[in-house]
Amino acid sequence: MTITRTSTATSMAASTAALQLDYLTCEQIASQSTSWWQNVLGVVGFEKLPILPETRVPVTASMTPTLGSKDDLCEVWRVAGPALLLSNGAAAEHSRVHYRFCEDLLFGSITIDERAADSGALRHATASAYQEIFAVLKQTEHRHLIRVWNYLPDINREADGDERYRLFNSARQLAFRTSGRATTGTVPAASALGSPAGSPLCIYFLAARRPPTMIENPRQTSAYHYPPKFGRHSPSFSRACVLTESAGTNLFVSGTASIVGHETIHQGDVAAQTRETVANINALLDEANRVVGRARYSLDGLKFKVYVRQPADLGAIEEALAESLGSGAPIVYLQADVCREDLLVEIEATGDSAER
Ligand code: 3EB
Repeated sequence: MTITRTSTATSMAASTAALQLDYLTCEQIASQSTSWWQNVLGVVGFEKLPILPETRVPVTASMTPTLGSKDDLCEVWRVAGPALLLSNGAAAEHSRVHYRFCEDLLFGSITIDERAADSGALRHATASAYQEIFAVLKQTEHRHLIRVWNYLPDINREADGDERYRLFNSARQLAFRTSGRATTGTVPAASALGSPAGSPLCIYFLAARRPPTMIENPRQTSAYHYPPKFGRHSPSFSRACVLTESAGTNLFVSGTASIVGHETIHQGDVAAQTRETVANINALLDEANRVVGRARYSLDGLKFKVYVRQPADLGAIEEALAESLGSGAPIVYLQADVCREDLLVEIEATGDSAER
């Protein structure tokens, strides 16, 4: 599984490939042209696996039900640029990872059914998922994970005396270490959410040939330095990262919640948790602007996914977000359990720099 790399193709793709994210309905996707499909890296359904007219593109689903009016939406990752060469979308050999890539960027997904709902099954599924992901990245030479989305059923349930999210964290951190990767500092931006009982473990990701710049939030302890009371092995993710050389979508904000330092604040108050989460995202934008220097990131250029623990809280969250995001912001609301029982809402964002 190789892609022809002439020096011309390499240099052109490196300087021009622009990543783009759109939230589209299955109907909108079905009406696209062949040339549009040529540039698709991957498609993610929210509520269920979308049925698409194109089979060369990896398709997955987070299984997190959509809230509010927008039904049937998908997250579509595309790249644009002249002389763009994409792989044919074949799955890797001896691997459950489906992926598609161009010179700079790779999208992939892996879905694993846990045989039994015990702790060993989740640990094993997580370990093999990451092992197979790292093998693909090595093979295609897209060494750098930039963004990972993790969805696991019953995330807050106890199994063998520990919470399943914590078992997942142990297995994820071990997988990073086993593959010779750092477990602090250069870990990818990420989200980890609970999907409905009976869903498979679903992980999808973006990787790049060149390293991104990691961003931490000055208002929060880095997740990889959380104290042991949040789990024996800390979560392996950065608060955000930027792809400095990429035109188009180049800022990836991890799932962000009402955590200051390492403690949850505003327990039981979903509106206050939402405002605190926006304050955290604003702090990340300021930090990204400081680190990158030239780029100017703001709330305006972002697309949001808002994970709501209790569907009844949707109205209060929408109201709180309207104060800071305005009414026209692209926001998808999804029902999902958040990885700390006292967190009622979590928000992730993706976007580009206003300055190009
Ligand atoms: C937090 O800030 C909330 O384990 O990959 C957010 C983003 C959270 C990613 C992960 C967890 C993860 O700790 C939870």
